[in-house]
Amino acid sequence: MTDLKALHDAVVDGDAKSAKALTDAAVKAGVQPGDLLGKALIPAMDEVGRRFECNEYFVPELLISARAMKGSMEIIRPLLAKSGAQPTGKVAIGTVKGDLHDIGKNLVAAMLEGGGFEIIDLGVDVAPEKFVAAVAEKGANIICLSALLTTTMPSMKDTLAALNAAGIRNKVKVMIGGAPITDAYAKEIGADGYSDNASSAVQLARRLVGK
Ligand code: B12
Repeated sequence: MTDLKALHDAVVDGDAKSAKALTDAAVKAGVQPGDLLGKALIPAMDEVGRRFECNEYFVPELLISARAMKGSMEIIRPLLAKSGAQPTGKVAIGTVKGDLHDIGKNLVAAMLEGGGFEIIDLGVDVAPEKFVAAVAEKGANIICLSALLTTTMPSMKDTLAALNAAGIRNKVKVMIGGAPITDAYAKEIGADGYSDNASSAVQLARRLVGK
C-alpha cells in the first residue's frame, strides 16, 4: 500500500532518504505523479511554510525539507512531463546581474517547485536580457528576481525596463526579493510583488497567477 502520509511527513521532517524511498515505492505501485505532488509534496511544503511563518521552523529546517522535496522531485519530474500534468505556472528565477548570492534564491525556487510551479533556474549574475528571453522564448509567466547587494538592486529596475522595451511586460508577473529589498522598492520600480521569505513567495506567486 502506498503511504502518502509517510511521504508527506518525511518531507516535513526533512528525511531525504525516506522521502526518496517512499516516492520510488509509490511510483512502482502505480501512484500517479500528479497525486504524489498534489496529495503529499505540495501539502508537505505548505506545512513547512506554515511552520516557518509561526517561527516553529527556521532557515536550516527550510533547507533540509527543501532538499528532501528535491530528491522526490527528481524521481517525479520526468514522469510529470510525460503525464502532461499542468504546472501552476512557469517561473524563471535568478539572482540579478553582478550578484552571486544564491542561497535565498535556491530556497525560493525549491519552495515554488514544491508549490507546483515549473522552474527555469537561470542561476546567478543574470543579465536583464536573459530574463526577457525566458519569457519570450520559454513562456515563463512569472519572473523572480533576487538581489542581496544594494549595488545590484538597480538591475531589477533594468530588468523591468528590458521587459517593457521588448513589449512583453504584460505577459509576465515580476516578483522581487532578497535581504535589502522592501515593499516600497517593489512599488517604486513597478514590480508586481515582493516577499521577504520563501514561504510567502509561494502564496504571492499563486495569487499573481490567480490560483
Ligand atoms: C552567504 C553570504 C555570501 C556568500 C554567498 C554564497 C552563496 N552561494 O549565496 C559569499 C561569501 C560568496 C558572499 C559574497 C559577497 N558578499 Co555576501 N553575504 C552572505 C550573507 C552572510 C548571507 C546571505 C544569505 O544567504 N542569507 C540566507 C538566505 C536564506 O536569505 P536571503 O538571501 O535573504 O533570502 C530570503 C529572502 O530574502 C527571500 N528572497 C530572496 N530572494 C528572493 C527572490 C524573490 C523573488 C522573493 C519573492 C524572495 C526572495 O527569501 C529567501 C528565503 O527565505 C549576507 C549577510 C546576511 N545576513 O544577509 C552577506 C551580504 C549579503 N554580503 C555582502 C557583501 C558586501 C558581499 C561581498 C561584496 C563581499 C566582498 N567584499 O567580496 C561579496 C559579493 C559577491 C557578489 N558579487 O555577489 C553584504 C551586502 C551589503 C550590502 N548592503 O549590499 C552582506 C549583507 C553582509 C554584510 N552585512 O555586509 N556573501
